[in-house]
Amino acid sequence: MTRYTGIIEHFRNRLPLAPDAKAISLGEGATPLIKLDKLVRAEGLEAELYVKFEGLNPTGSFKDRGMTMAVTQAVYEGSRAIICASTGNTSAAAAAYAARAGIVAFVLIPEGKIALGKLAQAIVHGAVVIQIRGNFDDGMRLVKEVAKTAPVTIVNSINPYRLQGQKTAAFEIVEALGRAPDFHCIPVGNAGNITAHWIGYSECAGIGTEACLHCQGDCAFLGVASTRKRPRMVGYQAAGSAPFLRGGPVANPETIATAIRIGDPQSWAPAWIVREESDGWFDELEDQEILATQRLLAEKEGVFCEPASAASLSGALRDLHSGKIPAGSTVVCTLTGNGLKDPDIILKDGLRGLVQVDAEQGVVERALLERLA
Ligand code: AN7
Repeated sequence: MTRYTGIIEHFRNRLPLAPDAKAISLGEGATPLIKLDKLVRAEGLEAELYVKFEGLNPTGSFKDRGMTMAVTQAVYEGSRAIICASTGNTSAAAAAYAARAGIVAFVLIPEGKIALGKLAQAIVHGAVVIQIRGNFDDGMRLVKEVAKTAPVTIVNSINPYRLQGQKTAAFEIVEALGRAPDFHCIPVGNAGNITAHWIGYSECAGIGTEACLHCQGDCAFLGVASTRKRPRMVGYQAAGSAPFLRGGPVANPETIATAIRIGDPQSWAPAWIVREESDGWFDELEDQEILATQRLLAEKEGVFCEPASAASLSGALRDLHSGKIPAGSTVVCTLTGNGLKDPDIILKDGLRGLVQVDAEQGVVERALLERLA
């Protein structure tokens, strides 16, 4: 057994880093692909349905795959500070990897609109947290302006190393299944991750392998996880924050899924190419549907993801029920972030299932027996 040390060491020959770039890693990647047979049966569906639980990355989201690459490259180039705008998860990852690298992280977050766990992460890792009176899109605009003159490296997904890291999730899926799924369902905010997955699947199919600087399309990796077929990519947005459904930027995006409260996606054009090339589609979900699916997944399968992440599964279930995703399909849903980041959203609904009793054996026993009857 060799110790797993993260996506850079594992996929080094597929990533555009200089050979002497020292990986800044927290052991990200190698997340489980969990099969949801029980949920599929309970829903009366017929499908091979999986969730790729990216919430099990070191800082609890898929951002770690991109951040290990962005920070590794930034340090290699001699950068002493990184900056990002964030709905929460990017700032958590930036803060952690900057701490690991011994550099400064500046994070711009929208006032009052990021989940508590994510804010705690940025703070505990010692990032400079700049809370702006504005939303993510305002923050992103400011970051781009500031980075023109200040000596800081942007680590939002407009940094191409981010998507290069995030494409490795597709590699892992192809490795795990032995092929690409028929459909890949994924929540969309800035649309960086849907783009990154398409890059990954395409490379597994031998398309775009020239992007690999070291192997010229002939590296050993392709032997392990090659696939002829690529999935149809399906991107789901929150209805109040759905520029891909409206055909242009949304001025005041609103959703309880704060991670994807983004009105002006940074990977707008690439995401449309993904839709086109993969013959996929975009769709939207109401907040209530997203929350219901988050609960369903937690109760039926023991997987706790954050609301934004549940959008992928919520959409996949709806499309399986309608037949838009045909019965018998192999479907992978990305669960982008961990539910522990945002406990408020669960507890706000009340302490369901909580039983309060006196500290006496007889009373506790009765409470048990009543519920087992
Ligand atoms: C849990 O942290 O943009 O479509 O600033 O945290 O690649 O933007 C987060 C995005 C989905 C959307 N799920 O991914 C940020 C940020 C979760 C997320 C997305 C995000 P993209």
